[in-house]
Amino acid sequence: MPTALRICPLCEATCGLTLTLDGPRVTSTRGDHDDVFSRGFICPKGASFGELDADPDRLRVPLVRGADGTLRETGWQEAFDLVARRLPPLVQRHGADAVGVVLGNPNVHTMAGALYPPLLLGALRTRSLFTASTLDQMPKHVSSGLMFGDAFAIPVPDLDRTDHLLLIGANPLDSNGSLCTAPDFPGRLKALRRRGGTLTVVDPRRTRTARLADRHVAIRPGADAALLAALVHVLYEEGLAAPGPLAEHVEGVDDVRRAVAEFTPEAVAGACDVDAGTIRTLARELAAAPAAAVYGRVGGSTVVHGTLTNWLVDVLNVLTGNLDRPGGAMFPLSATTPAPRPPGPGKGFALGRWASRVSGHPEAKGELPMAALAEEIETPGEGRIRALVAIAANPVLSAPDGDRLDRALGELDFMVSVDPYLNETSRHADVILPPPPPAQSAHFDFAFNNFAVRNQVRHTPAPVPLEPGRMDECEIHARLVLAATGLHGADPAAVDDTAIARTLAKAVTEPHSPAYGQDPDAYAAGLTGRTGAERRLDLMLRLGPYGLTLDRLLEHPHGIDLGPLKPRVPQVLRTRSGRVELLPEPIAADLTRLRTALAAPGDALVLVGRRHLRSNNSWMHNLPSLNRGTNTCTLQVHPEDAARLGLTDGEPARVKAEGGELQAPVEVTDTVRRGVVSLPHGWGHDRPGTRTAVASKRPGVNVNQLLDGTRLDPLSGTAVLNGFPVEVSPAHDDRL
Ligand SMILES: Nc1nc2c(c(=O)[nH]1)N[C@H]1C(S)=C(S)[C@@H](COP(=O)(O)OP(=O)(O)OC[C@H]3O[C@@H](n4cnc5c(=O)[nH]c(N)nc54)[C@H](O)[C@@H]3O)O[C@H]1N2
Ligand SMILES: Nc1nc2c(c(=O)[nH]1)N[C@H]1C(S)=C(S)[C@@H](COP(=O)(O)OP(=O)(O)OC[C@H]3O[C@@H](n4cnc5c(=O)[nH]c(N)nc54)[C@H](O)[C@@H]3O)O[C@H]1N2
Ligand code: SF4
Ligand SMILES: [Mo]
Repeated sequence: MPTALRICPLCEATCGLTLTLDGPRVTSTRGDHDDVFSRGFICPKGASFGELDADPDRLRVPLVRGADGTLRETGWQEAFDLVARRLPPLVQRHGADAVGVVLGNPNVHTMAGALYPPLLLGALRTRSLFTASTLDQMPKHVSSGLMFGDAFAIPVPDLDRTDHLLLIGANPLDSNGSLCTAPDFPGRLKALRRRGGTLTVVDPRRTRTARLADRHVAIRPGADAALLAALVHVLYEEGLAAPGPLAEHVEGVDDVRRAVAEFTPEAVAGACDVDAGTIRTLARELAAAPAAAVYGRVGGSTVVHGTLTNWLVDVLNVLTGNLDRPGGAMFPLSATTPAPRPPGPGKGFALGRWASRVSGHPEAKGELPMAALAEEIETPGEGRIRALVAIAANPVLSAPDGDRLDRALGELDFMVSVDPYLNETSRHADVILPPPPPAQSAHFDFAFNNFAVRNQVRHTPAPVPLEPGRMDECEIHARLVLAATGLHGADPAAVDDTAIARTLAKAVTEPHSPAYGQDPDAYAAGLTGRTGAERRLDLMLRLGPYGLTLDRLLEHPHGIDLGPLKPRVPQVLRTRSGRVELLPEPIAADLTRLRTALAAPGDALVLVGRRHLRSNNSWMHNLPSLNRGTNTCTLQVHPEDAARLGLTDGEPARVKAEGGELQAPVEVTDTVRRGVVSLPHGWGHDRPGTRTAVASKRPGVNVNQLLDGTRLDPLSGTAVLNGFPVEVSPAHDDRL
């Protein structure tokens, strides 16, 4: 049987897969042992690649809404004709901001999602942009933007060389890692322990990752900022704050000392439910390790003090001398990053350059909070969103208050979804443009190579040719750009040519660019690649720091190893000062909120999420091999809370919060700490009009229905999805 290579698009680990093919069909999938980065690792989700590829519910052709209001199958021409007829007039009549763009998570897992949305946004000129980032990592972008001057300068733990890892609110044994691309994350953590290093996990649940750790701190949800501020306090108090050689590139070290003065271990112990002695030990261990890294993810991000937590993670890395040193927290350098310019002051990072229309939420990185999407559609007035382009996004399940968003989407004048499924969100679209199955798509990780624990580069061409009637997702995006902006019918290659011309026009004027001083047209003519997307990849590789080309990459089907991470300060810095700004002004101001919170710690029952190894947010419950066994939508409750609340294992509980209420079966387990219940997200597949037969049979409930969209981390606009108060009672008990 023939085999072909395909990088896995199903999580951030980016494992190389070997597919066995029977014609266009993927009959089995295993890890690629020769992959320079993943070396044969695969997880159950990757192993389901063939099943996902062949899912009979995947849309094969576009759907459009007819005059009778129902969706019917159609051809590509008719689908784009409809977009061209409906969208540009709406912009003309109501202005650019009347078109909302929603970008979901899989955009960072496709070549199309990396290359085209920026062009769509540039052409539409709308400020109504909402992405999964404000349900996820926006606090990290904001803290990096403020500290390093670049929202994408995100340090990752140097996993293979560190001696000590302090992991906050992340469960890589199930998630396989995030903002830290590391195929076989579990194996790398075990290797850390084998070489004598230590792992500390801070998580209100005793996760599989916590079970692997030397120390598990079962913190009260939402209190990490206070805990980390106290660690910083101890570093100063005990003379352990020592940025080392980095010191000459850091400003604000004394300001931070003053800013955390009140956050003594004793002052925060109650709020965190972590005793002061443990807090001092954590700080001392961090400072004493030859090389250590602090790393925080979703549980430190989608929380009430998300930006502060993410800032404190890197403050700790700086103050312990671990930022930018081997074994510490380092900045990767990907093959498609433009070749580094010389160090020096940059433009810095501005926050709140505009605000959302209804609630006045400040923009962050050009985005408005996903939690505010519904009100921006519902609320009349100038700038109201009347049309939506949703690409690889399912906010009805992934964002707060899906019922409200569901109703709001129904009020739109026009909606387009680029999505392989007819699901909770795309069912509202007037046009659904389905990308081909992943075996028919080429792959390159434009995003995740920037967060990889080793510099490396890999590209897999499409293992299987496009079936007749399919359109490559890059071409779908290019045609969408044309149709949405009045250029319908033009050659989609023009979209790529324009992007190439723009990039080159700039590059040839920059002395540090490999294209400096060259003729842009001649340079463009020398690019290789069969498609516009490939030519753009070739260009980015050529303009990158390693002098690569697409041809070189194709000669190395298992990838090219570019070596361990290297120090990048000061070159990586883009702040106005050209230095690391340790206490940016917006952060200093937000610390006041943390001090206030500390003064009034709540003891309400709170809810946190969880991810199962066999899940992927809202969209992989349609595979029989994943939607089974322990992958269930249960409410986990600690035995003592269960007894106190009268809850019985296996019986339904009623969960109530500010956004609504739901019922879920109780799972009594001491893996959650007291005072905390846990319900996973991405479930709730019981809405009518979808086409996901397997998921609909075992729908689960939508945890985000408990939220009303008003709880946000104010600096980043990120929804508080973890650590919000709930009331829980037996479902048969109607007192609540
Ligand atoms: N309560 C709670 N809510 C959460 C979270 C949580 O931890 N707790 N996590 C949040 C996080 S971290 C994230 S990232 C968001 C994710 O939020 P979303 O991005 O809205 O959700 P996904 O479930 O990833 O859905 C992505 C959509 O992309 C489609 N899709 C899949 N593959 C492709 C493809 O190749 N091309 C295209 N065009 N479409 C594709 C799927 O069918 C699906 O409709 O959810 C957030 N919501
Ligand atoms: N199998 C699987 N893998 C995935 C996904 C998936 O849905 N399923 N989704 C992908 C996506 S989009 C992302 S963003 C990544 C996320 O990757 P991770 O961040 O590793 O994923 P989570 O499992 O959400 O881990 C968050 C942890 O934070 C804990 N937590 C909750 N609240 C708090 C708190 O206040 N403080 C602390 N310290 N901890 C808290 C939770 O108990 C949970 O264990 O995973 C990716 N990989
Ligand atoms: S760990 Fe992630 S990238 Fe690797 S096989 Fe599993 S889902 Fe795919
Ligand atoms: Mo995410």
